[in-house]
Amino acid sequence: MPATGQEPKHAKLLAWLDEVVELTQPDAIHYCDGSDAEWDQLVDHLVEKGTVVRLNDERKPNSIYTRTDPDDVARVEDQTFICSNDERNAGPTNNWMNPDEMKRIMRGLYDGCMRGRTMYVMPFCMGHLDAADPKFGVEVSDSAYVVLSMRIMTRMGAETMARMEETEADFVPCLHSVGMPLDEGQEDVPWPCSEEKYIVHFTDERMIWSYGSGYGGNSLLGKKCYALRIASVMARDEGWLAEHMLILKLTSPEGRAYHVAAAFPSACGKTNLAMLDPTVAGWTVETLGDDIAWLRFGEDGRLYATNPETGFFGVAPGTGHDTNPNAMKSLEAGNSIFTNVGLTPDGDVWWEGMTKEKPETLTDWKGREWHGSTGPVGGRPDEKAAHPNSRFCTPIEQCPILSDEYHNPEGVPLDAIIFGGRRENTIPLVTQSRDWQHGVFMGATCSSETTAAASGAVGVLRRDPMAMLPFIGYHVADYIQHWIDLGKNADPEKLPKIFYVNWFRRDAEHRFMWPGFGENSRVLKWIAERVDGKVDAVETPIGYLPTDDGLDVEGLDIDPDDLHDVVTFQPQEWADEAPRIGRWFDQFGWRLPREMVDELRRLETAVGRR
Ligand code: GTP
Ligand code: SPV
Ligand code: MN
Repeated sequence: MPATGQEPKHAKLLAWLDEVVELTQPDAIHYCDGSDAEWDQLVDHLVEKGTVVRLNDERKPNSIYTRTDPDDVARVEDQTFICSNDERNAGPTNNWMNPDEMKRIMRGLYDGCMRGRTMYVMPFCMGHLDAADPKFGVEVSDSAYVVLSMRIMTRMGAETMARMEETEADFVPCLHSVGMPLDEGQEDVPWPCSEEKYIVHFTDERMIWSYGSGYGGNSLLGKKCYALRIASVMARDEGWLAEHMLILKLTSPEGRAYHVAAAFPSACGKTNLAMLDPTVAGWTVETLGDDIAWLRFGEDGRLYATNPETGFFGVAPGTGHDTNPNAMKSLEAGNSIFTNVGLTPDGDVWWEGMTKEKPETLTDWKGREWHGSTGPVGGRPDEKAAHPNSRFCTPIEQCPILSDEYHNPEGVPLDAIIFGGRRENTIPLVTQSRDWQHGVFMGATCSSETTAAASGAVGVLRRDPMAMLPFIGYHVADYIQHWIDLGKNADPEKLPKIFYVNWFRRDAEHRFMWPGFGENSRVLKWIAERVDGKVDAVETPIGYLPTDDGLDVEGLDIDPDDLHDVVTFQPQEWADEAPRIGRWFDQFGWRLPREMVDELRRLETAVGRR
């Protein structure tokens, strides 16, 4: 079989590749080195196939645009499986199938699935190559789009392969296929994929098999599949945490620096908070990560956060110079991939929220001629130019406010952890937990309205513990217990303080009451002052809230009644909330940590239950 690139010398890898080649029967094999030349060559190949177009080199240098199949636009949670050996370890929140049964089904699908295609071999490392315990993976895929994306999002290529060979490192095998073999002479489609999709994690074996989708979270296997689902299991066994969190550095006017990690569900504001442009005078924010954080205790007893990724795979709609100027600047530096947004006649991209005015005309995410005033030709006038889960993929090093500490393999010591969700009522703007255990309760009972980041209904309220519901690789109750235990074994003085936020409260007209984005710096300032014990708070049954003059609202444009509603504890809403939490916990059975029962009883006693 024709092979290009440098064949690896890693024995376990070679043995695995032999197996995969025999099963999937590709026409050719390419060993990826992650170089610029390889990028150019793969872009040319995808342009030729009609999968991507090159964007205007003056507006978006070295960048490409693609549209997916309209049915392959988001993570597929219904088809995502945790195949632990013991069903009980997958828990009530994950799909499970017996690993042998799953392998039988998937071997059937993989049989000959790469016929007519090239198989790409991508060695990658999640986190720094110089980390104390570097986490390697090798993804095999028949998609060149996946190769380009993995190059941006991970440390992928020759350097990683060399390190794996030198150290004879173990790795997580990650097998991906779009699931559309080509018969002799059969013409390809721009976005090959399959109706049948499986995103599968063999958690005891530490192995990932993905079939049928080319979309980010389903196909870039270093990201959600490895760095969250598989890593959460490694973290359980090794005493750390793999979390769906951004990491930022906040600096006060006096020069005191704070490190903060925040967990919000998909499409609930991580990328935006990570790159925030503060409106409060004198405060600055620097970015360390926007989606995934690995948390480990350092020798000094503090909890350190690292970002295992090297890029941003961010939600495009709503990203503009007014809401997230730092993301816009990262994109303008080029070297980026845009998926399912609008393509303008001058070879640039556009999406809702990028500018106030809509362009007169463009090509929409479905490839139709689209007009700002009338929508797509042949469609409804309210149809958007960009899919709500359209994404940009861009190197983190292009972020103008990237913190120097991003390059430190040890990471940064956390001062605060924030949990949050998208709730139109009940949850106040910001609440501080009484202690670690209460903070874990806040995280464990976090809830959010569903978004377009996963297929299925949007706007449905669901519990999303630590924003990890779709990403916990084991039993949710054991995961919560792991959080509790890590806190118990630590020095309470050194633990980060835990907060709960909600930017998304709405009024009777369904408008957001809190302006959000850069104004969220006012909340970060309060959090920093609480960490230092510099500002008082009101104790309520749900935790500590800002006093009437606690939040810095100088120059903030908000109706005083709205501000009051957003910031205060509303007992009647919590009397409704407590039984909902009880019902969520009921499904955990005996595995529900006793500490969470205690916290719920305490809440119920304080707020009553309806
Ligand atoms: P994933 O990449 O899916 O994990 O999403 P994320 O958590 O990084 O969310 P992101 O920052 O991309 O924001 C998602 C959507 O929420 C975008 O359309 C934003 O414009 C919007 N958004 C972010 N922050 C705020 C905010 O403070 N207020 C309001 N109203 N909307 C926000
Ligand atoms: C998310 O859905 O939380 C994302 C995008 O960050 S994906 O990589 O598709 O999971
Ligand atoms: Mn995410």
